[in-house]
Amino acid sequence: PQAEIRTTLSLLHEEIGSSRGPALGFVRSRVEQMSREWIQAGLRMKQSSNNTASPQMKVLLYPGVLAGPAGQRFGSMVERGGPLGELVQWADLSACLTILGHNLTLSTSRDHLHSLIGAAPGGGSCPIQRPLPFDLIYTDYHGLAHLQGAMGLTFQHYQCRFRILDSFGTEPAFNMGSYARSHGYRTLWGSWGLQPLQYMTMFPHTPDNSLMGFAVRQGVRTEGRKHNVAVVYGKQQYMWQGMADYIQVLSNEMEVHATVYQPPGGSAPLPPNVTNHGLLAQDHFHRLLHRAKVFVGLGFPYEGPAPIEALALGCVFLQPSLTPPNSSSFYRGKPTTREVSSQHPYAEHFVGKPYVWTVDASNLTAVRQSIRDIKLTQVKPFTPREFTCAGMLERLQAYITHQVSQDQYNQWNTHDTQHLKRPPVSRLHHLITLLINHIPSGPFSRLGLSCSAREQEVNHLFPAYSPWGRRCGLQAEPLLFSCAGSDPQLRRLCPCRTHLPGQVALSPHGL
Ligand code: U2F
Repeated sequence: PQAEIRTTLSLLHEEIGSSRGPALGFVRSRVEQMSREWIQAGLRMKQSSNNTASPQMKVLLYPGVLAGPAGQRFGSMVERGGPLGELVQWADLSACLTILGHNLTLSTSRDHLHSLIGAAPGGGSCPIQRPLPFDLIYTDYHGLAHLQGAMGLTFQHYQCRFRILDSFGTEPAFNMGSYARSHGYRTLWGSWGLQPLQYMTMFPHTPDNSLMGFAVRQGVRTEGRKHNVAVVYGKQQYMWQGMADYIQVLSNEMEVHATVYQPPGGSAPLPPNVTNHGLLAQDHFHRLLHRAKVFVGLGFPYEGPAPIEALALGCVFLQPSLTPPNSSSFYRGKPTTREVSSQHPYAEHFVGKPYVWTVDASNLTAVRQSIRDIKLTQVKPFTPREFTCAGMLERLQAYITHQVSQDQYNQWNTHDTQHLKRPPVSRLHHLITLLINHIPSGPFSRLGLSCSAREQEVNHLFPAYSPWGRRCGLQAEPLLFSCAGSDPQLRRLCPCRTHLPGQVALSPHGL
């Protein structure tokens, strides 16, 4: 059957209605709060001519982070200021796929996973492998290990059906196990050898991975309701360390509010003149942002969803720059070498002023001036299209349509890409990078670069040109085609790309 856009989330409410625990409680309440928004976006999509039909998929959602002992730890942190970004994505992904008309099963326990997809006990010690009853499985790094345990030999066979929610992304050098081991890119998380575009991120980083994103509420009118209120972005105490002077400057100019987790019976030691509400339920947190003029970053966490919500509620986002760009301990152990120039590089580079102000937090004069300027700046609620429900529906629809074409053709070729509207940039990027490597005369002469030596190497920084020895390097390993990573000695060869306005992940045309 074809996937028909639904204009109700009742099936999803049934699927998650009885789930227990704080983590799924957060997911359920977010889905409920945003259901009108999703339904309206679905209705508009149904009426629009851009709506391409795709077969209905049987989809398993398996947030491995919520299963087993790790799940209990994660769940207990939900109400203590722990990370919620991943849950925001699981909530929005489930709503989005339901509206797109697919059949969802949500599982958060290993036993349940096993009963859904595990090998059936066979005669003697030999289990019988069953065909996978799902067309697509969305999971995370924890879940991959659980899937491998449950699926046994079929894990390898079906791995093209996996999609990994991976907030900060996985670079190819970490993804390819043998390369990671021999070149020092081994981390706790990488080495699964999937196609890089199967990793789905919270924000767009490199086009190697795909943007999953999330969605924020739209259309909240805030004109005339903004007060001289700043809300500080920092649920946990550690985020406030070393920021006392910055907060002091802020509290000289504005009424300062915070939502820092307070242990029962205790209090969070915060700078003077800060009104702490404790960690708020999400709708209360949004109400606070609704009254506020500015949302103020402290430097941590990097790349969370809250600043995008604040912009949608009509706030300005003020955040510290990081000079020189760094990855600090925040990305330690994560499969990326990315360095960020501020707490929230997407907000800095894709949104910018007048909505986003990035300042050197140690320069208190600059901080004071920015706050004064912000007080005089009027902004309307703003959301980049890719973080609206409509934008997320459009993006996920494109990914799934391409998934189908991939199965049909069983390889990525130019033929199918040309015939599909709005292909995902990650897919085109992969294809073009492959093509660059296969231009018969070599890509370098096309660019007017003369090569004294040519080499084809398994090197995650290739294809690249080394100006000193005029050495031209092509990539020998398809899994390493990428534009991630850099080296001062090398000029990377990367395809240019265009994208739809406000939808970085989708290309306006085929090839
Ligand atoms: C990031 O996770 P966080 O949970 O720290 O991300 P935030 O941007 O702080 O916000 C996540 C959600 O928490 C909500 C808010 C956001 O949707 O509306 N919230 C709330 O309900 N009550 C409050 O008082 C304050 C915020 C990142 F997203 C993850 O990927 C990382 O793992 C994590 C690492 O620390 O940082």
